Order: sequence, then C-alpha cells, then structure tokens
Amino acid sequence: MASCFNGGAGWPEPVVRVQAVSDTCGDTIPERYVKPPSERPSSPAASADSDDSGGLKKSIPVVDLSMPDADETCRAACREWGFFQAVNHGVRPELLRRARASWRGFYRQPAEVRERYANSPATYEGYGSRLGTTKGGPLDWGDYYFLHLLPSSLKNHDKWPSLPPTLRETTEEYGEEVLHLARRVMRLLSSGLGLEASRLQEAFGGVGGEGACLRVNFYPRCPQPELTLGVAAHSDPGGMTMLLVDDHVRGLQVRRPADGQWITVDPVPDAFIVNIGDQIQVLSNAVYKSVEHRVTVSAAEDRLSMAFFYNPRSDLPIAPMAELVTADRPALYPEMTFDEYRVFIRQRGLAGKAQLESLHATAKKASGSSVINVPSPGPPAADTSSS
Ligand SMILES: O=C(O)CCC(=O)C(=O)O
Repeated sequence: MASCFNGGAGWPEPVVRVQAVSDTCGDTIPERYVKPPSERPSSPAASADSDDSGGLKKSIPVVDLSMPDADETCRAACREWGFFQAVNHGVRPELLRRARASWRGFYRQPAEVRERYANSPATYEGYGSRLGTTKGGPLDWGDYYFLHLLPSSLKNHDKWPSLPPTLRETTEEYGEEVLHLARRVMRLLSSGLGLEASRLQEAFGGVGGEGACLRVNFYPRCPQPELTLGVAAHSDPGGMTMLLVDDHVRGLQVRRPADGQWITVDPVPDAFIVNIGDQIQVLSNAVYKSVEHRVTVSAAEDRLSMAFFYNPRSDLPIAPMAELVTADRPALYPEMTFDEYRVFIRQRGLAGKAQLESLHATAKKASGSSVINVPSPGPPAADTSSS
C-alpha cells in the first residue's frame, strides 16, 4: 500500500495521503474510499448545461460585483441558493494565479517535506488527509492544508509551509484581499436584512474580532471517480466561504434548494464561489441559506481548491438576531458559540446538514410546536471541519 504514513499525532489509525494512494493504487481504489451507492456521484446529477424541466434555475447565479445592482443580486442568490459566483470582485487575477501556483508547488514537494507539517485532530492545523476521528470512518479522496489567518493570535507563519519560498508571503497577501471581499459581502447581507450594514459583522466580533482560516484542498487523479467523493456532502459550519477553484476542472456540486438535485458548478475563470455557512443561517434566522455541497474527482486531472472560511469569533454566543425574531417567526435555533458548534461537528465527523437540523429540532422542542419548519434541501449526508 502507499508508503506515506503519519501514524501518530492523535489520529485513531495511520493516516495515508491520498496523493500516495493515487500514485500506487493502479486501477482500483481501496475500499475505504468507496462511498455507499446512495452517496456516489454516479447517482443523477444535473450540470449547468443540462436540460432542466420545471423552469428551475440551472445553476448558481454569477454576480458581477462591479454592477450597480450587485448587492441585491447577491442577497437574492444567498436567499435562494446560498451560493453565487462573484466576478469583478476586486481581488487581483494575478494574485489568484500566484496563490494557486504556490499551493500547487507545496503539493509537488517531496513527501518528507510535506510531512513536516502533518496535522493532528486537536487543531487540524497543517497538512491533513482525513476529517473526523472515528476509527474505520469514511475517507474522502483528497488531502488538505489548513491554517489560521485571524484572529492574529492564532496566525503562525511557522505552521505554514516554508516551501515553495513564495508561499507564505503570497498566502498572507491573498488572505488580506479575500478578507476585504468577505467584509464587503457581510455589509451587503446585513443591509439586506433591514439592519445597519455593520450589524452582521458586529455579531461576528467586529472588524478584527472575526475568525478567518484557509483550507487548501488537493484532489489527486482517481481511477474510479464514480465510486468516491473528494469531499462528502456537507454544509459549511462557519460564517461564509470564498472558494477559489481551478478554472478548467469541474468538481463542486451544489444541492439545489428548490428540488434537492445535485448541480455541477461550471467555474467562471478567476471567480470566487461564495457560499453562506451555518452561522449566517442561524444569525439571519434562515433568511440566508447554508446549502449542502460536495466534491467529485476526476480520472484525468488533479484539482486544487482554496476555501477561505470567514467565521464569527469562536467564543461569542450565536443565535438568531433579536431584530429578526418576531411572534410570526420565532427563533429557529438555540444559542451556541462557534467553538461549541465546532466541537460538536468534530466529534461526529461528516454529517451533512444534520448538525444544524438537530439544533433546529432543539429549538423547536424548547418552544413547543410554534417554531417554523425550514424546508430541508434533502437527506443529511456529511460535514467538514472547515474552520
Ligand atoms: O473543492 C471544492 O470545490 C469545495 C471544497 C469544500 O467544500 C470545502 O473545503 O469545504
């Protein structure tokens, strides 16, 4: 079997790098990566160019952030899809390319260089290949690198790869520009709720009080992509995600809220795919939706994606904002800090929208039957430790 092990660091069993599995497994992937039939990507999935019936929108909206109507188009996308692709977003295309190239450079380093940064389940910081700590639990066809950008007390360049030599500086610059974009989207989402533009961000801890981290996913080529997933279905536990993907390789699928069907996203070059996470769904009392998504892999090409997670400060209580709770629309979720929510997720590993739905059930129980039911986009599947 693959030669690259990281057997220690608190994981319940040796961790095998998917990159090494891909290099050594020949035509057949190991059993541990084979998903149950109902979760396989071979189950029907529409792509943006497929012919949908019923007048449903075919794919997530593309929003040009330089247009005068951009704010309202973003808000509508976050209410309807929980996702959109942002173009003309202000982050320089040259920086996007440099960031992708630096991280591809890291995944091309010899295994012993990468292994210097092997992570543990205590923090997930560093180079990793699995989520969740259940022995024998399901594995995804992907490796990742996870690091903190905010709060500054958690940011530690020594925990970022030193090779290639451009990586640290480029990641720092990239993080600053994407943070700026995330704050802009927060303001427009807040206004869209009829609140002060700064209100949502204040609930996250205010400027500089928020959390931000980066997970750089690498999905090696896979000889049987129809049997596995790069990341199992999940909603993002944090606030909002700005995802940069390879322009030429498809992989992301979003579960369309209107009918629960998986839709393949066609990446627009140099766009960010922006999506709402569970914390904004909670704060907005489900006006903005955190929607399930998953990642398919390819036999022909590897794929890199960079997920920038913008989160509330981890010790602040997060609950539906008081201004959005009325007799007609009571609070759909109980109060919980992001730290508490994250612990909950990390113990359980991959579980789709199950965590948020179980919080909703708790709120419902606490207040009798008066709580509104949020329509679920489909059966629960998986969650990631994306923060
Ligand atoms: O690689 C992708 O397209 C999505 C990655 C993702 O969903 C995640 O990192 O949480």
